[in-house]
Amino acid sequence: MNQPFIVGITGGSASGKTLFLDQLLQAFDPEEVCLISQDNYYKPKDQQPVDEHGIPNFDTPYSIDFDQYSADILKIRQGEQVFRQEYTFNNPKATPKILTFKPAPVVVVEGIFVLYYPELAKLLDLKVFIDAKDYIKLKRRIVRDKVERGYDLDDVLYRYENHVMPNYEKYIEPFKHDADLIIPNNDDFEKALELVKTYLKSKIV
Ligand code: UZR
Ligand code: MG
Repeated sequence: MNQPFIVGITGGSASGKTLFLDQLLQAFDPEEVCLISQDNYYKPKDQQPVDEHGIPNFDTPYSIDFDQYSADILKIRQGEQVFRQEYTFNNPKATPKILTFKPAPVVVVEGIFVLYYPELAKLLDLKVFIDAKDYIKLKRRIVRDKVERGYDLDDVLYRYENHVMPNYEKYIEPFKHDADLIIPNNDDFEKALELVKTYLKSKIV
């Protein structure tokens, strides 16, 4: 197999990365694309850095098992299959699935730090940054953290102000200028989605 075309998709938390990818992937057959999300590489809670109040901070690059993440991406790039236990965030009742990542002509690497890690950034053939205004991201995050991740409002606001925003400014936003494409997503991303779809289709021969 030829080397895959590797796309990196990043942006701040709740900028719309997952939604963009869900819609993008619908345009491809499952064997054409492999999505390997950074979310499945969070270190366990007891290995997370803690802030000055003893609260785990999931928003630093040290929160991710980067060695395993990059090793798995390299494996897929070499045509090998990867198995990984799903990360279920804050849901104690969820039984994590074992995910299978299969090599494909297009590999999508998604997460808040994919441009931050230089070893990873240099593997990317296309870098996409999904960009939304801070108040819009906060609004989306409040809704999502309640519905999908089961956090209460005080918790969401504390972490947004103390972890998410400062680390966005430090580890995510500065890399926006390394992206090939910045997609604004304050309302919708329809046209940009079409462009990326067409471009990636052209990479599948
Ligand atoms: P996205 N995160 C959690 O909320 N719980 C966890 O167990 C692990 C991570 C959050 C993380 C980050 N931070 O802001 C977000 N916090 O997931 C990144 N607090 O995911 O890009 O989908 O928003
Ligand atoms: Mg996401």
